[in-house]
Amino acid sequence: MTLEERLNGWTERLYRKNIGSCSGQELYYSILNVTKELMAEKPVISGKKKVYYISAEFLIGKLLSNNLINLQIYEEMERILAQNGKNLAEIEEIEPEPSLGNGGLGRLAACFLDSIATLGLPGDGIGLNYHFGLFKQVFADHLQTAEKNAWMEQQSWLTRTDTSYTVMFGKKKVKSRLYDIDVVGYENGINKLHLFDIESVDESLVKDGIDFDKTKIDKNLTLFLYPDDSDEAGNLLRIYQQYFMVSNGAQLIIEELEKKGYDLHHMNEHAVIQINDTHPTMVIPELIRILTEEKGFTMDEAVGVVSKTCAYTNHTILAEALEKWPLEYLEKVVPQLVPIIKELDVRVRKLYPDEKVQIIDKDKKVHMAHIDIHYGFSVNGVAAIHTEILKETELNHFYKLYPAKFNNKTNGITFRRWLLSCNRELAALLEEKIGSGFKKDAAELEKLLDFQDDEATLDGIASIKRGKKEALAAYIREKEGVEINPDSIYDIQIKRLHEYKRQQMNALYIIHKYLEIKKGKVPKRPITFIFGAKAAPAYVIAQDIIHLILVLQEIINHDPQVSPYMKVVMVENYNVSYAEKLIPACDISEQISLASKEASGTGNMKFMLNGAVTLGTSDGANVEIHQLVGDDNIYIFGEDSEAVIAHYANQDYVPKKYYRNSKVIREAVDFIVGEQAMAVGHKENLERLYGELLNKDWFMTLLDLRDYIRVKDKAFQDYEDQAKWKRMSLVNIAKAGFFSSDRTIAEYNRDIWKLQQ
Ligand code: 26V
Repeated sequence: MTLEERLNGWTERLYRKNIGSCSGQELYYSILNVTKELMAEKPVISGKKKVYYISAEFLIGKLLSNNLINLQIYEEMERILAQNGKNLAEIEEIEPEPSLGNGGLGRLAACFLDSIATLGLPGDGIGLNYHFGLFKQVFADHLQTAEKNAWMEQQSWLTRTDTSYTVMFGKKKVKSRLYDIDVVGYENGINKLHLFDIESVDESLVKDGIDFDKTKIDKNLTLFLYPDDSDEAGNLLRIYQQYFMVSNGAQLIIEELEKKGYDLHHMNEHAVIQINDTHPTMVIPELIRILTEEKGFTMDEAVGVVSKTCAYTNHTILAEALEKWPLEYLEKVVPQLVPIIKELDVRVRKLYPDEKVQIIDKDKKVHMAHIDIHYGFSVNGVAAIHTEILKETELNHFYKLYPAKFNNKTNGITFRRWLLSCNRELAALLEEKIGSGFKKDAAELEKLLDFQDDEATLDGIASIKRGKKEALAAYIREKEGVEINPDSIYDIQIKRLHEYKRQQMNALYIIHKYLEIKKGKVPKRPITFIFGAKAAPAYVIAQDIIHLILVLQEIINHDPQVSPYMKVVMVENYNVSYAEKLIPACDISEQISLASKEASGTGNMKFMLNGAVTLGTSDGANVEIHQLVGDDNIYIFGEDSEAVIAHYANQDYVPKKYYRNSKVIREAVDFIVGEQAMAVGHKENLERLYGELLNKDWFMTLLDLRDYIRVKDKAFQDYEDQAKWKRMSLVNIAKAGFFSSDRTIAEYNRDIWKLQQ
């Protein structure tokens, strides 16, 4: 049967219509069904050993375009639709975006699943099926508000399975239901994303906003991703979620091993469990519990084999993000794990007296990462500098105990989504110039360097960028009601809102530029400053930073003296789909975290691959980008991680000193509580932010502000030398191959998983 016949079959079956008479929505559902059918016919990737990537987040984004690309039927589908007067790109827009992740960690998990399948490695994801996922962001009165984000529809990529397990919370029984999403590799077979849910979930528990009764576990367990954790009920719910995920995961893994007839005493020969940050850590004591209580293992045997099966990835050094659960919470939620965790702690204490490596500390808090490090066989960071900081400072005590466990796996991104799908035009141009080899071997992108003096190629890339900038302008006009100028420089910062990522420093630059223009110093070319960011609902200062940016947007875009030269847009509800439109249109990629704080970053890689130039600090993967492209093709500023770590150690950073010593800084900071801002914004928010910057500024905004202004101005100036800029853009694309998640996954496999292909 041809693809067209299949599609017609589905439109007839579902709607009694032919392709040409269907609405976009009807076509979306029909194509969804065709695609699922084709994936079901593909071979399931198999082998002697399989990786289970267990993660509280899988930020998969819309799946239609990617699945069509990986099945290699995108062009054919596009043609069939066009012949029937329909447009595939418009149909893709109709798909709702699942919001099963917060940011980088969840998106990384999604890129990894794509690469695992593409490399033909047996590997499934295990996570949770949150009904409302991460909240939907809505701006009102220059403030962020949160709404539930219903993404599941009657027909979707989820397939309900017959698998269901019993999960015990002490004596309380909850039944699970497994939903699967097929993950198709590029020109390869199928792996699965297993998402567990409860049958008894009650969506009507959520009324206005995102509040709900946190105590009714059997009704609320899978409603939201990471609900507000500012009170005890919220924390308990997170523990309920985590245990529900790992208990189901452990049961699934053991069932699969037993079905294949493997001896669980050798489970490490057939399974490896990659623990994505500490959220799934309880899988370790849970496996030990099952093996000892139900499979007749001695404690030594269980601890031994589980320790050879589990590997841990650390994604942050921020102390507040390293999970420590009060033992008393665990006693309430999962009393059956407490004796095991205590036993694991006793074993550590017998070997190592050092308090810093114990699992249960003197305040009776359980350090989840410590369980992973003692009872896993691998500990990895996500960029070279991050792994070094783990080894030398944050986890130094553990590194001394287990040097061989520590390894680095610099993050990567899937080029299927972040090039082939989001920038088809650029992918086509690359194919024309260097052939199609880069699609399977990203290192081949380097061939593009041969074209760095070739005007046709340079102009080709520039003209694709221009087209993407126009498309983004049209999209922003429609979605945000803001007019932006495609002739302007697009300077973009998109990522979760966090003080360490320093969106507030970007805002201070914008104030500085505004004041300059007011004084008559206009830039050579207009600049558009674009932000996208969600802030955790309970994170007050992050809300205040969003408020400031929205206030600046209001003031600047409505000032006739300034708006021809600069505009500010904070896009609402930034998500994966928005990123796919923003990234190809970007000129300058803002990666300005306080050095040492951003473990890796992955947006930085996506921008580079799409020909943007990085303006960043020596942090995370920026360091490796810098090494690859060289000094001439990146803008680096600010103090390095060693200097920053020393400031913390010596407690010598005093923001007021920087404020007092610099008129430029003073004017920018004072603007926050000046007449103009106060007239538009809220006194309470603006004053709080002002106070925070002057009196605390834990993430050292003012430390790097002057250097940031200097280097950013230089970048804007260099943009006027278009010949130079085009070459920089090309070099960035050519050097991006290293950041393919295929490379990252090949390294995980070589060093940690050791799956045979
Ligand atoms: C921690 C917490 C603690 C409070 C409740 C909510 C919550 C949610 C997530 C986390 C862990 C965040 C870790 C994380 O997302 N790290 C990011 O991982 C990316 C992929 O490795 C990396 O590129 C980013 O630099 C890093 O910030």
